[in-house]
Amino acid sequence: MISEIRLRRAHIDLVSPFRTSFGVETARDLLYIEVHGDGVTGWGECTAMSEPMYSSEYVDGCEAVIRRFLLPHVVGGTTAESFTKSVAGIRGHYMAKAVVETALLDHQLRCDGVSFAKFLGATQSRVRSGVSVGIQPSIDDLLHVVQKYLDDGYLRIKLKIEPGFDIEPVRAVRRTFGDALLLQVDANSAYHVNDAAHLAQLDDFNLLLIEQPLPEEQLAAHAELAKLVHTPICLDESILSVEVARDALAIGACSIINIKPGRVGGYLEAKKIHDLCFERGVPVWCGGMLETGIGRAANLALAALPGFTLPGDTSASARYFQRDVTSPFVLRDGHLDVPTGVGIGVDPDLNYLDSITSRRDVLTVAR
Ligand code: OSB
Ligand code: MG
Repeated sequence: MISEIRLRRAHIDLVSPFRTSFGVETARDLLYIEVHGDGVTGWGECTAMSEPMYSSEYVDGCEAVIRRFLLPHVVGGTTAESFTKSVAGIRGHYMAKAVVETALLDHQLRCDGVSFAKFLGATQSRVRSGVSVGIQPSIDDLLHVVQKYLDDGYLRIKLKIEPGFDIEPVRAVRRTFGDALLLQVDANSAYHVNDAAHLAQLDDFNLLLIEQPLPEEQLAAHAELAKLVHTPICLDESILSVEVARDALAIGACSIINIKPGRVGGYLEAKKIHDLCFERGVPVWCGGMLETGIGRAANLALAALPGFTLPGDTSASARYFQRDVTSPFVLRDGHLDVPTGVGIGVDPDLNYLDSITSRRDVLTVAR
């Protein structure tokens, strides 16, 4: 039974600034939900950024929605499944719902002695690791950063692009590191469908995919773009539910999907999207939101499902943080191990977590 929910806000610096077409992140503004009961703590990490630039959600907004609209749905006997059904009438706010659902799921799986990997249906014990490389001040800087990640052992490189930093950086990376490098790009919605001819220049570089070239709402424009560009289109921001995934595939808006549990309301919905894609032979991969070890552990369990046939953005702890809040995830042979312990399979270092915590709050749970 759940007796208490705690909300924790914390701050952790990134090892280097992460620049995308929507902004620069230098730190993570964190929100964790802890579900306490029967001597067990379940953990969830909110994936929202501090500002609504990647999507409409942002971390202070998530906290407000959680407090006012979501936690009233949690009572002593609430499960992840019953919570998600109960909040279905609340529109949007996927990242807010996801962190609560994940903490509930972690709590119940820990109580039941089951790992996330087992619960979700993972078939692999380790997953291939890619890395998302931010926009750099110059192509020279970019080549150095990519070289360093390849030295670390990353098996796939994703370059963030934007108008003015796209064709030439990709050309330089392909020329420098060769044809065998698994390479893809992510535009975070920075283009217009009228840029199709420009983006088609990327077809020369044998990319795995172009991620989210156009704004979130523009499924039909993505379908149009997909006819004008040969490189596969992958959607991230647009895919907010299994229903959107089905529609996007039906109209040819994408042929690959980046699954982020936070973006779709949690692991239960993420699994549904995986299952839909797996059934149809559509490749999926696990995206990231610069998570600390708490969020990363659960993502690795998801990434171990059989439909995750492309390396994800699930990178090692050291790519993000000087010191992670859990024991660090370490790259071995370009892979990360999937946690095998109960629930998410990792525990935060509470002394360290407390040292980066700015605020904690105990929220009551109705009987
Ligand atoms: O679009 O995939 C994205 C990070 C924050 C917000 C959006 C995105 C990203 C990344 C990095 O690309 C993924 C990661 O390493 O966690
Ligand atoms: Mg993306």
